[in-house]
This record gives sequence, structure tokens and C-alpha cells, in this order.
Amino acid sequence: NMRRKLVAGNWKMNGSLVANAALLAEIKAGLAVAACDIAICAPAPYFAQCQAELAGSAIAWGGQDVSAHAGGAYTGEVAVSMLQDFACRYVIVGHSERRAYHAESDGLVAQKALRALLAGVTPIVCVGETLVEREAGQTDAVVGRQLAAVLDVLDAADLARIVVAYEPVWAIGTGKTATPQMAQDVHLALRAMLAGKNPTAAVEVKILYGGSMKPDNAAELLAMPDIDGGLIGGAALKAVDFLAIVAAA
Ligand code: 3PY
Repeated sequence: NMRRKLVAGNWKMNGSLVANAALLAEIKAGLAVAACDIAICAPAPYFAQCQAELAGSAIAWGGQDVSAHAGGAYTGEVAVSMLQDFACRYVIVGHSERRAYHAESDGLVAQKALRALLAGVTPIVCVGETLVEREAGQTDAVVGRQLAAVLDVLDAADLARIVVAYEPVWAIGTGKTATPQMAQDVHLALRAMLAGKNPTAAVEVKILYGGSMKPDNAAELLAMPDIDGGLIGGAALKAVDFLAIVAAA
């Protein structure tokens, strides 16, 4: 396919000024001319550091969440305008950790995605089923419901400007990975849903796989026809691992 792959690190709630400086320096030093797009999604307090270290490099940066509101009395929230102040290109929305630990609904995730998109920040919309849901044969229904909520609020013309990430909840931080074929099957189903909204855009939308992607399994996952990159958890915190995944993409 024609889609350029995207490898996006999700640092989650890890890092410090000192640790990030070392990690970013190591990644920059080790980066050959990359054949893929690369991004790092950092905690908000480190946007300025990412901008200072990564501006002018081949690596984009972004956030891990954004408010559904434009601004105002929402203590603790971060507005998309604030991400833009630090030139964030991407923002993750609806990661399963936010859905599970912060009770984010499909509707709220959709509003966040829309807020980012309208501001010109690319939302990386995460969807994924739990183990119980998979074993009950509900995978397509669950990810379909999660994606439908986002598709409902977007203009069809804007569809090509989102990134989707399929992250089976049972594979996140557990060391378990979906087999390439299991992932491919879901990616194909997601792309078919996107095509229902806008067939041309569906061909362009990147669908990333997330959930314990690491150097060991990246190449075979990334070889699947509808897997257009990865959203990388733990392996994004080690320069050698992150670089190995970038090299595989
Ligand atoms: C993981 O790989 O564990 C992730 O959740 C990436 O977002």
C-alpha cells in the first residue's frame, strides 16, 4: 500500500527532565534516515523539552490526552491550544488506560478527537477490546462501537486527517501481543468501517497496532497489509528498542 508508516512512542507517565534528555539524545544520535514517520507522545510538562530537543529533527512530538473543551474552568485539563503552543503534531485520545481508569466514554473520546482535529492536531484514536470481550466474540462489535462514536462527529472530508490505533487491552503492558493475523483481521474490519464513511480517505488513514509491540515482533506485525505502524509503550522508553522498531517500519 501507499501509506507511509508511523511509529509513535507513548511514554505514558514516565520520564524526567534528566531521563528524557538522555533518551532523546540517544534516539537522535541513533536515527538513520528513517523511511517512516516518527513521533513521541510525552507528558504535557515535557512538551517544551521535546520541542527544544526535536524541532528540526525527523521526529514529531505530541500529547497523550487533550481536553474536549476549548478552555476555561476545567482544573487539571490541557487544552489543544496549549499543545499547539508547543507545536505538538499529534495527540493520543481514548487510550484504554484513560477509558478504564478515568471512565472516558466513547462520546467523550469522540469530542476530544474532534477538538484536536479542528485545531489541526492529529488525533491518534485508540480502540480495543478486553480479553473478556474477545473471548465472547465481541471484538469487532466493541472496536466498531468505539470507532463509530468518532466517525459520527467527524465530517467525512476530515477522515483522512485522523490516525487510528488498535490496541487490544489484553496486550497492553502485559507482554502478550496479538498475532499478526489477529491484528490484521481487526485492522481490516476497521478500514472497512472507515470506507463506509469515506472510501478514498479510508485508503489513506493509518491504522497503528499498539500493545506490547517490541523489536522482537515489530517486523512481522508491520508486514501485514493493513498495519501502518505502531503505538509503542514500554519499548519507547529504551532508545535501542525504539530505534529497532523504527528500522523495522
Ligand atoms: C503498550 O504498548 O502497552 C501501549 O499501551 C502503547 O500505547
